[in-house]
Amino acid sequence: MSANLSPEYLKAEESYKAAKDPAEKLRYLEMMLTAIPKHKGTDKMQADIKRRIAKTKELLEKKSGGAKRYNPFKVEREGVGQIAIVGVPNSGKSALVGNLTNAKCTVADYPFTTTKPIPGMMAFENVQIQLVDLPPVSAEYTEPIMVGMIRNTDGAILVFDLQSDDPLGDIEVVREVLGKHKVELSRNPAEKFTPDGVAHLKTLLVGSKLDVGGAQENLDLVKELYEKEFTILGTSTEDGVGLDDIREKVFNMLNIIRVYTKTPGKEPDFTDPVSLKIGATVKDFASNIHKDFAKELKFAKIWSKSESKFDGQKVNRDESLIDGDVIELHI
Ligand SMILES: Nc1nc2c(ncn2[C@@H]2O[C@H](COP(=O)(O)OP(=O)(O)OP(=O)(O)O)[C@@H](O)[C@H]2O)c(=O)[nH]1
Ligand SMILES: [Mg+2]
Repeated sequence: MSANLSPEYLKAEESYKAAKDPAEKLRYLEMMLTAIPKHKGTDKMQADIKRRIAKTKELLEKKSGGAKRYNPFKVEREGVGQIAIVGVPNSGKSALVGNLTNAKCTVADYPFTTTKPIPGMMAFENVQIQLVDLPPVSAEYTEPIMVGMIRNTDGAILVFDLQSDDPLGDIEVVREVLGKHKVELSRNPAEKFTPDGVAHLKTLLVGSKLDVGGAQENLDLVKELYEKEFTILGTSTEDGVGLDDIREKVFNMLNIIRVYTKTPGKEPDFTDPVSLKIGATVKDFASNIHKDFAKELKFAKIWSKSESKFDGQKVNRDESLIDGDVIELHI
């Protein structure tokens, strides 16, 4: 019986043979196992792949001291928030991250180009936000361990291709596959984790390749159907349209305020904000500066950027802060 191997399998096998590092080898072996047609003719090959997966895992465990499983999807957090970039294969995720950040992402005109997470830092005004370019989400193959990483991020950008024949289908595939792994995407979930084990991720929908013919019509269609559920933007990495809008919307998604310290008689340094969650108080700000400050705080003075809320008034420790506030702590 002929094995009838698919192009996905052959590509994974080729990458496996070229891979040097065991973690990479493991990833490609897992891809091979998913992509191999499941019938009698491939039984021996399937068994072989499984054996190699077990051996490679053993090797990796030994390397990491055997204490914990090696996790290629662990990405150290940096900046004021971590955002996962999700989407079907070839949708333009890497091109987007490459244009918004300093990361060197491989962009290519074939699916499954990205095989491991690539973090990059995106500047918005005076803060840095981490975007993580990821391998694709697809009905055929989605890295389970990747979903574990996505669950713990602060939000997601769902990239969909405006050149696709079926952008709505592409969006739904991502929602469905992640949904099966207990990750729900929405505009503004009330809670991050619910008791049923579902992680609810704040998500921005971004239509890529806005420069191509027919893209605007596709974007209008997606907006018509999803406007109630998501904020939707169109962008093109070819001409840079929409990139600044993404920066701002992602920052807004994080629910962060930036507050600045001031010493009496001096001007504040607006290049170096303290980032706090919306709703933070003077006390939270003080503890962020130094753990003893909150205890020793006598009072604070606040200058607000907008609505002339405060203009140097004395406030107590429970006063809540807004984005742009300048604070002088008196201890
Ligand atoms: N015209 C146009 N092409 C784009 C744009 N963004 C990405 N592309 C092309 O789309 C293809 C796929 O881009 P990638 O960024 O590699 O897509 P990806 O989603 O990272 O793909 P995987 O890693 O395989 O999931 C490449 O040929 C890109 O050049 C865009 O804004 N305009
Ligand atoms: Mg990619």
